Amino acid sequence: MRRHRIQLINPNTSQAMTETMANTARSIAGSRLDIDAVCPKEGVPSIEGHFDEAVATLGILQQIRAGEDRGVDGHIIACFGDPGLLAARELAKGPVLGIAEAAMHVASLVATRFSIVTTLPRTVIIARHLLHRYGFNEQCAAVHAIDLPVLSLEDGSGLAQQKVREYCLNAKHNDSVGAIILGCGGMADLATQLSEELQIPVIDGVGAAVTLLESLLNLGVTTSKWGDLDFPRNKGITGPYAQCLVPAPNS
Ligand code: 5HY
Repeated sequence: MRRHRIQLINPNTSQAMTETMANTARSIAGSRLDIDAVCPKEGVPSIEGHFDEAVATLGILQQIRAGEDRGVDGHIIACFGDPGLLAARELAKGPVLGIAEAAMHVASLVATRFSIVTTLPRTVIIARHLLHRYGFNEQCAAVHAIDLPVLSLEDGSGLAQQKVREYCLNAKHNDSVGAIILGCGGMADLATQLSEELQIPVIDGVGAAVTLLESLLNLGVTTSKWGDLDFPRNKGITGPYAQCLVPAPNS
């Protein structure tokens, strides 16, 4: 089996959070996969709402273009809102997975119902919209917010990690669920330890996406180009988006 190269895109501009997710992804992939971990140079330091997602989407599409030009086999959008996922699937030859969708699929394979623990209350509706879109609303008992900003996960105080643990423990004992999903890429490094400590599957989307993407690549299955996810028609788009469409010369 050829060694595949995948790109992990952190859509916010936090280098620290990109490293947290890259470490988790590489610990899951081992020597089977090469992982390019990237984030946009410009954009939003964290994604905590609809506006942030819209701003981050250009950066995501530019990274998809750059990855395609480098010949990567697949991409992961490592933000729990799965921003720009369908647009990225149109642009890329290889499969593109979002960490929210991947986590929901994995949770549904190991539990009949699950809960989600995310960051700010204002992002809860984004998770609910995705549960509806992906058809997992019935399986999700609750979406809890620890009410701390995304970047508090990188501030070194440990307060956010402690809150995540509290909310996971609370969900285990009160939500009648068999699994818990961590609703932020910045929580990727907490899943293994919380699963052992709380004795319930605690699922992080980065690990789930790496594993599912590897399975698709090993199956030789990629995004269908028959229909809505076919490559975008190049009809004279102007401005920064135009370069997303055109492969770099001799790529
Ligand atoms: C994420 N925001 O995974 C989402 C989490 C959230 O910058 N990376 C972000 O709370 O929506």
